[in-house]
Amino acid sequence: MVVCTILAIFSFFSSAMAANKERTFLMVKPDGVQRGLVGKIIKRFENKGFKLVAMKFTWPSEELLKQHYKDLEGRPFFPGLVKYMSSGPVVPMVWEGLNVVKTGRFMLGETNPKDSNPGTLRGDYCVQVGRNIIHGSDSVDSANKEIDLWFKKDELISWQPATSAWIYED
Ligand code: D4T
Repeated sequence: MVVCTILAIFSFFSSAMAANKERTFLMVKPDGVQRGLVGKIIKRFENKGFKLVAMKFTWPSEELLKQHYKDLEGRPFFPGLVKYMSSGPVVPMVWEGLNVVKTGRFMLGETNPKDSNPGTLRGDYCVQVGRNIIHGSDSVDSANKEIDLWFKKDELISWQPATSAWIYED
């Protein structure tokens, strides 16, 4: 009985800790970089309390972008999307925290900025779907695939923010 209780408590805390370690892949797109929005975008996620795990500044190849947007291959906007996304440097990032995938998408706003609420990144900073400044994973599964595509394992930094105890209960 005592053992069962200890195991239950352990399992509760380890699943709570695992939930806090959910990761998403975000990427400031070429228009976000050209318009000088990188700092503002990062600040939103820092302010929220999410943890930065990886970030780079890179000019992606068409091959990488075709891989990233593979699911959209048959869509009419696909060629234009790849051309725009490979037109300049981007800032791919990995962020970690409780419900970061879903909350990240809320913080981005809708895919089309015209449907995005004020207060969201796309609601505040852009107007057209083909120039929507930032990408965010739409599920934990996509996040894991995208993180693997854009980052090597040793580029993901393991660290403990000094503020953790003031952001999470456990
Ligand atoms: P990303 O992946 O860039 O975060 O976008 P979303 O997850 O919000 O939306 P998506 O995959 O449907 O679209 C990918 C990318 O394509 C651009 N796009 C989309 C476009 O140029 N025209 C369109 O009609 C749509 C639907 C914008 C985002």
